[in-house]
Amino acid sequence: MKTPQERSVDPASIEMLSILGARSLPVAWDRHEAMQPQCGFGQLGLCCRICSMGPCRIDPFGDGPSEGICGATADIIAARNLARMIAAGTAAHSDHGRDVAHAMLIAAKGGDYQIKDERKLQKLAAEWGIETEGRSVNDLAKDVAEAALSQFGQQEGTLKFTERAPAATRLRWQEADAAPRGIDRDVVDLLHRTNIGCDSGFEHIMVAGVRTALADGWGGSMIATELQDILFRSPTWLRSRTNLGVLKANEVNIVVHGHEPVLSEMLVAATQDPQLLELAKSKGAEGISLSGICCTANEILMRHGIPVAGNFLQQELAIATGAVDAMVVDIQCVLPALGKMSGCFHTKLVSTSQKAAFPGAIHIQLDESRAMETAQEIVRTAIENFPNRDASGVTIPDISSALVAGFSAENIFTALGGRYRPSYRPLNDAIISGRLRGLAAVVGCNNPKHQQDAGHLAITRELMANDVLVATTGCTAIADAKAGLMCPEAASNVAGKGLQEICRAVGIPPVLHLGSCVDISRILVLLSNVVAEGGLGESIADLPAAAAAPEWMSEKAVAIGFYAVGSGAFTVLGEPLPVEGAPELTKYLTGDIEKTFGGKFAFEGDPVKAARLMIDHIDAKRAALHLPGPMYEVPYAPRNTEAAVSAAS
Ligand code: XCC
Ligand code: SF4
Repeated sequence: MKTPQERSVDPASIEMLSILGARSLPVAWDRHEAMQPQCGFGQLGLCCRICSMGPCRIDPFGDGPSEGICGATADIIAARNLARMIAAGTAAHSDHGRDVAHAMLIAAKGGDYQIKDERKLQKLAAEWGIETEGRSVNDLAKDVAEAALSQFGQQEGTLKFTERAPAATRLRWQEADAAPRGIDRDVVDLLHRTNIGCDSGFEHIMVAGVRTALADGWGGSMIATELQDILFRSPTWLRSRTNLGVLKANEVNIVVHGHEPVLSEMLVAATQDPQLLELAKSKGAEGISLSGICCTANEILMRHGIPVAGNFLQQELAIATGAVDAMVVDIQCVLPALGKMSGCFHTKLVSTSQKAAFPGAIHIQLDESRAMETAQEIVRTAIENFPNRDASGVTIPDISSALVAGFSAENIFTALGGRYRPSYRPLNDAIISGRLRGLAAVVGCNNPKHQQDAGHLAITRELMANDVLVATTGCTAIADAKAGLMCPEAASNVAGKGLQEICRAVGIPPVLHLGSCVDISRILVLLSNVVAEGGLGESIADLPAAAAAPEWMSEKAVAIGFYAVGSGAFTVLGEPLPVEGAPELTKYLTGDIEKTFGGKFAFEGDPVKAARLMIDHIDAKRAALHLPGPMYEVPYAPRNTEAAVSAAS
């Protein structure tokens, strides 16, 4: 069995894992060990269960079958399986977007939700060609919500948000016939073509996979982000704290976990309700403390500064502190194991989405038309449960870190140059001069195959030390924040000289928290804005930029990887895609796909090597743009740039 220190680099997780080990309470890491050895066919993508002539599996060593019963080769089987992961991931992000659009419609009718960012509503309406003159906020919100909903069933044309991409990037999509048409339509298309006896060209399947993934990044996810900003207000820079130490020994602890802010936004208000605070006091609690896990935590962090209790692998650990009176879950990344863990403590697991039931949970369905009542009922349930807490069994690690979050494509560089006007000029100039070597996005999950947070931190530290500015979201963002990298003060310890200068001038930390995983759409907008500002090429693929997901596990991450590559980003995965038993497909995804979309994948489990692959790519793009090398001496010096130029062109 691995020691707690081998399982995680996060001190609070290590402390909880030691306590759990002593009590023999199993968590995801233990179940991962019990699962060894994991199925090699599955890992390599060589198992097909698509029809009932199968299951079929291809022998990677060549002694057994090299085709399925239908004649599908390893490349076809792995491509179909992967495409179905893209479809599922896109469906998840996009259905979240759909729910937000629904909440906005309810807001427009004057329910519990209200439009909080009228300016952004006006801007989006104008972008979509909706008449704004002399119209009430709710009237306009209705039209915008309906226009957003129309993107799901759209049959012809391309998704509205793709127009935000640089023209050269859009042209690539058109030429490849990969421009996303309608969100639901493209998900269905991919499910259809991956049936038995349908699309059997692995490249052809992958191009369709990119189209569906683009319908996520430039469709469902972007709708989620934009409409959440309008409905719940756009993020602003703010301070908060993260890690299990944010749980309070003397207060009612409510932990939200999952993805949609539609309920958690209401919980933020309900936990401040004077009557409920009174009720909490009457039960002997000093207050009500709200915190979060995973992306729903990131949502209420970004807009309200609500503290984050932890990332994906900490959900069971939070309950095991014995201090959580209610864990409130909705959709995605919620382990079915939580019911069992809550059963060992007094914690009430509360499911709230009509889409997701969990064993051992009580269900309090979110009714959007009376959202506040639902939120109050949940808070009351948590308060009533507080007296059941066994105070002597509470073990909250006294560990938490300060952070600055709340960055968006609109608000990062407003302060640079002393003028309060959004402009990307200072950022572009910093890149062009070599003060910043380039940009990187590091995102994604935890995965018990990898030491928790270790990949996120090592890759991010290597990039920062080499003057690469890192944008992050999701569970990576929480990992970085826990390690203290998200304080502006952190720059002087971890960043190269050029990045330090930028951080000091703008007042930002060296790694920027852009929100939840649907907010990776903010990074797409940010990169498009950088291209539009000028001087760094014509398309996203031209930028000295790269992406990584060191510890990914979800199908959603596969969709994200494909829209990143499809948008032109070099994307390094710490855990390979399940394609390595399919030689031609692997070659395509890590090579030739770049000719079509400008981006490609690399698989690299060593995070420092992964960061250096990203930096090599950034240097090659700088060379292709005839930009100078880094302004200051950097620990990982540029490789042979002449070779880099020819590699990039
Ligand atoms: Fe889930 Fe979004 Fe992954 Fe974290 S990072 S484990 S998907 S919560 Ni998106
Ligand atoms: Fe086997 Fe082909 Fe059916 Fe897959 S689709 S299970 S490879 S026969």
